[in-house]
Amino acid sequence: MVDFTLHFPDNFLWGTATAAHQVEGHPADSNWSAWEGQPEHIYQGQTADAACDWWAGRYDEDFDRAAELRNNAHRFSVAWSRIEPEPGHYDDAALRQYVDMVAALRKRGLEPMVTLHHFTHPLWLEQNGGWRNPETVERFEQFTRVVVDALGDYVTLWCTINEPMIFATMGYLQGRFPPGKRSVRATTRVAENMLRGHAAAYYAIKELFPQAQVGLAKHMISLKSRFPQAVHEPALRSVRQFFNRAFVEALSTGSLRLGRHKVEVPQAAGTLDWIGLNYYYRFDVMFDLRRPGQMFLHQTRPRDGILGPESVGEIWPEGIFEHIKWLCTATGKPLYVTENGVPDPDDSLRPLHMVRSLRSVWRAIMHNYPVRGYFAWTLADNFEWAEGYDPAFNFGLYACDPETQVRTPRRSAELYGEIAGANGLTSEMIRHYLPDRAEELIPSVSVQQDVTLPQRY
Ligand code: IFM
Repeated sequence: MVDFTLHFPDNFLWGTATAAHQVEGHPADSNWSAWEGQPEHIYQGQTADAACDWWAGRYDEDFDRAAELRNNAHRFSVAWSRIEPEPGHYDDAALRQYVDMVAALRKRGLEPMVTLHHFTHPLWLEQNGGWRNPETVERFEQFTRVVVDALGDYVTLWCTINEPMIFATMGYLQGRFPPGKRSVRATTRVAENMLRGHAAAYYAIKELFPQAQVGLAKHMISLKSRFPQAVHEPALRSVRQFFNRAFVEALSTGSLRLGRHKVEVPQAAGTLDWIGLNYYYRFDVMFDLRRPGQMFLHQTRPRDGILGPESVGEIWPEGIFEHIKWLCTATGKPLYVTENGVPDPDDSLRPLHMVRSLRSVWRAIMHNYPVRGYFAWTLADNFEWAEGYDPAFNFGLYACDPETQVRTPRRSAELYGEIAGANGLTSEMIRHYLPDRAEELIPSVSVQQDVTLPQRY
């Protein structure tokens, strides 16, 4: 039997990722808290009031868990709605709590990565047009200055905006996130203002802390066109350009090309120190004008992937490689996998997903793509936006019951801890955690040493 270790580079960051609204509980008035109060928006009418109870102090025990997993990093976000509950009024107590949180991470040897906007913002901002309003760009810059001023001594890695194209399309094209609109025009305007917001935040952070490393987290989807390709391929190219590529290209070129919407944002060019990749799903693309809000996306019929929950795509871990390759090439910057995971309440898929994903990340590193870290989504089950606490969307390495607040480690938590502790993935781990899949996952070559996996992996 072959033994191997897929080694990761020295100083590689191993972490989990979370977001304020999904874990904190007891939220301040925001676009999301208002949205949750209305019927039909969230699974079983649930709210983020409980979540993982971090705001009442439970972050402390969860940071212990992250440290027990031998992680050396953690990505979390701050809630703009707590920090600036009224325009121009900043809440010192909220800022102090975030300072306590980054200090608590540092104390445990966890490098913080702080996201400034992860889908939520104050209700007053939303009532003023949210990201459709160009004034939000300056407001975001001011908010960024306040946060960075308070936390900058503890934080080097800043993520300005999480998944701008998910925020824009889910809220303004598909209507599944607040404010529930279905307008291409609003979608492109929001994306454009987020690009301006990112650029403004980038310069503000660098002015305050020139050594800071600033990036953003880009959600990428894998795409496959249905037969006949001649019909569906043009649709695939337009989805890929609109959703995956346009925003990222604008960070190099300063030109944003979203379908027919073309705008120059020259100040956005060169505003990245690193790029973040959030990767989950693969979709079929089918040219079908009857459902324009779907962006031609359909649930795929898995061949080499895993069937995801009904409303999402197929889970195809190996897709992470193509996105690393494209993002590193398009930006010329190092990359963090800022989110990657699988919804899987009984943990029957997660160990396999983790091994297949990390094997592909390692392969990208072997191809000299500068991947600097990996953040699993997520530490403990939390409030999954429109899906609320629906068990079908449990992404946690730990199960978490929002009512009792009891956490239970899943087996994949143990596996992730072993990988992070070893800074590598070994054939022994695969045999131990995935005995039934070992044959297929461990290449049978007759050398008793570290091996490079064949190209097809
Ligand atoms: O929970 C979300 C997160 O907030 C953004 N990226 C995708 C995750 C899983 O759906």
